[in-house]
Amino acid sequence: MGHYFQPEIECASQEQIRAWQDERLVKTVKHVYDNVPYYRNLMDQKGVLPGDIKSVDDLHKLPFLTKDDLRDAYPYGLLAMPLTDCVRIQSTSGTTGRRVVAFYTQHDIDLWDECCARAIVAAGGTKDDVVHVSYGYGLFTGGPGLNGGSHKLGSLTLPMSSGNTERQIQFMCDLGSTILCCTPSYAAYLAETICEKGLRDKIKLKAGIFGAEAWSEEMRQDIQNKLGIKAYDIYGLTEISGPGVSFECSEQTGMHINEDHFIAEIIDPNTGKVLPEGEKGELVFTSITKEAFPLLRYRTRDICVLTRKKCSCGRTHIKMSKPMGRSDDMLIVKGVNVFPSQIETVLLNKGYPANYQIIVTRVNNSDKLDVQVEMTPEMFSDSLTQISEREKELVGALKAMLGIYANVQLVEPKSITRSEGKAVRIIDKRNLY
Ligand code: DLL
Repeated sequence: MGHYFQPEIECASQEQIRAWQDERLVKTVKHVYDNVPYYRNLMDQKGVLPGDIKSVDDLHKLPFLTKDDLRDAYPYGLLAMPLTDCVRIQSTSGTTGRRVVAFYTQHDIDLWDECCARAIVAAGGTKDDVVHVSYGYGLFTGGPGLNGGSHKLGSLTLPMSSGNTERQIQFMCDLGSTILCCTPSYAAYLAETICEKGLRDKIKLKAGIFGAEAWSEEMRQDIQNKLGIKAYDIYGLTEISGPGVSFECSEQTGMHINEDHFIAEIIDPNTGKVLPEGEKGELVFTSITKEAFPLLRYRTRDICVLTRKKCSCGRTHIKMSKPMGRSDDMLIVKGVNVFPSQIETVLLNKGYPANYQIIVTRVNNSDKLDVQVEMTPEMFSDSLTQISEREKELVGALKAMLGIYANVQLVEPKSITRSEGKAVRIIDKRNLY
């Protein structure tokens, strides 16, 4: 184990974890009630006062927060500290309609770095490793999060960011990167390229820390075999700080949630009722150590199972399964969060009917987004050149809205099959879960 393994915290007894959570929850609820009028209103509407929350047993009395609340409160409505005490923001990728901005004090950044350092150590990392960070840097939390964790650990950090595959591989060979951090789809692409170039013997990678999107066990095996490494999952979301909310250990059977910082619940997404451990439902997080942007009972929309089964690594923090789907219609395409409603907004604004289909496939481990859109009868009588111009215009408008390329195909009026029930707008052929 590296020097950032914290057994006194990560292997603490259930009673100790519970004691930390009780104390920190009470403090956080008071902090939020006193400083966040938006959430105070929600509590007042429910008739809950900070004094009613004495321990984790009372958590269910608190109102939920959703992405819609974050949007309503954008940008400062959920901020719990003066802006002058904040040192950083991060934001969700490219989602103009539902942008989330999270704020951090230096203390928040330190704790986030610590969570990511724990993840690197759980993947076998020590200060002697060369940590190659190919998650995107910038507003996305992936790059900054793993970068911070690697610094905390004292490892040599390569802040590569994503893209420029040739250069990534060159640095990997020249500088002897030992731990690769990126999305699983980029890891698969890098693995494929390294094998094609016959460079497998030139790389020194031993582990990978891959997350930010769903990936299957088959994909894990494929990456592990191609690169000769162990591939670990890591989970997180911008709202709750970023990567490192939970991470896999040597057992590779689910991710330990940093329970000294976050309380996890599983609820029935339809009724909001808390479900017992082991049942599948929507994951809800309460942050209990954050200063600037503490969220109480935030609904992640990720469908998971929690378990406290004893883990062979010795860590006692509760484990979450890989997310098994979402309770909303958000898609993650090339690591970017895409809501069908954003695509619909673009189409309607441009005068198209609301008959469209979004098709997501994975070709050579890379996501491909296709949007088929019906034309109106008037558009259909346009020349082929005009139609092709229209397609180009839509590609541009979608790129501006989503931040990624979508291939657009305009199709004949009434050619998209009408549904008798809910419209089938999304065809996800990626077999992710
Ligand atoms: O994806 C943070 C992150 C960066 C996690 C790097 C891991 C590594 P967002 O862009 O806000 O944040 O997206 C959060 O991504 O609610 C899940 O639906 C999905 N997600 C994140 N990690 C995983 C994972 C980052 N390991 C949303 N498996 C979350 C499956 C994941 N889905």
